[in-house]
Amino acid sequence: CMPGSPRAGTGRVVSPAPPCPLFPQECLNRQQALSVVRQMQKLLVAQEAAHLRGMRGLRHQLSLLQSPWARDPQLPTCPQLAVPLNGRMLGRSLRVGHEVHFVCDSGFRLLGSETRACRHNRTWSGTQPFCRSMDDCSSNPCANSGTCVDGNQSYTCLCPPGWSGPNCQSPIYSYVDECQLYQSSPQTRICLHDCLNLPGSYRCLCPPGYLLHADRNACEDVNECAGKQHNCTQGDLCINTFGGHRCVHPKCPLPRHNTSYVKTSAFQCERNPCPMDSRACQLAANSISFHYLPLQANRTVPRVLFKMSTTRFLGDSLRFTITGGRGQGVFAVRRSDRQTGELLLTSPVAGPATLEVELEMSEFSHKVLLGKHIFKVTAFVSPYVF
Ligand SMILES: [Ca+2]
Ligand SMILES: [Ca+2]
Repeated sequence: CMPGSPRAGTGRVVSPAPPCPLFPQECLNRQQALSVVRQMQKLLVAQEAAHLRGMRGLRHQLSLLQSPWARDPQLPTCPQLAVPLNGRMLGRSLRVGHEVHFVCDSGFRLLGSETRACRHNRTWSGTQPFCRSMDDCSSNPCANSGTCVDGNQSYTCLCPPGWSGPNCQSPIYSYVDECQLYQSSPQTRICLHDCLNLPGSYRCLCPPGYLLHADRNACEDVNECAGKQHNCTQGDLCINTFGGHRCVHPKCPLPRHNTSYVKTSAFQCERNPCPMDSRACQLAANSISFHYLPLQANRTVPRVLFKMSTTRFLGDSLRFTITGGRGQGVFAVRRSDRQTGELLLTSPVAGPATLEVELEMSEFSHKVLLGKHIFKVTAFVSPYVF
């Protein structure tokens, strides 16, 4: 349709040219038509280029898949991976270019790489994953009987009195029970007798009859006799013992078989002169002395408790014997030198106990008895080892 073409209905013969559009502005001139064609051509070229690029990409992918690696069963692989405890590994291929995935069992959370790829240098990307329990208290992280409260990827320890810190691992000094910590073992014992825990400290306690020593952990016996803290009646003698005291009243034997004694000191009786014809009197002891020995319990043995000797040694030999008393069995007597004998403790004694033993020292001259001395020994054993 060219400009100037006859319009339909003008009465002229219709040429083979197509009828002009009704509106002359819709008719492209030659210039415009060429421009449209050129644009179409450009579009097609661009389309073709894109298509070719796509094809090249596909071909490259295909060639990768058909590469010797893909076809060779002896492909390079990465090392075997550990399956996390309480989890699984998805994907079994360890070949280069492949990936494996990790999942955890329910109740567990994955820590580490969820996916790991086998790289060309035959190492795995990422880090070894672990499955950690979602219950953050499952590892019992609270020490010293702390109560664990599970949180969101965290936990809180509720500490018992005396402990603090995230895991109740730090003692709060003021609550430390030194007695419980140290007193139970003989190696770490802090008090000689008993221990009382106090906030921020402790105190050693002593049984009745003892006072706490200045060093604050030992117990010292109170000397009730020296301090007039005794209840002994007039005429009694006060004997201080470990942990207490005793009131004693040494008595001379009553007159018997023409033999009588007289008290020559608080702890000594002497025989009165014998009638000329009384052999019983002459065989009786010339003197009787009283000895009171305070002792701690469980003393190590053998232990010399007491020494005996005579001040007026007239004969040529002395003989020492145990003649009686309930303490027999834990005592022994021996001569220590020509004029002296010893009383020995031969087994440890658990207190409290009162042990009595009677010893005789006989003096001889040419095997003839010159005289006898009796020692009445009483040992007061404390209930304690101090
Ligand atoms: Ca304390
Ligand atoms: Ca005492």
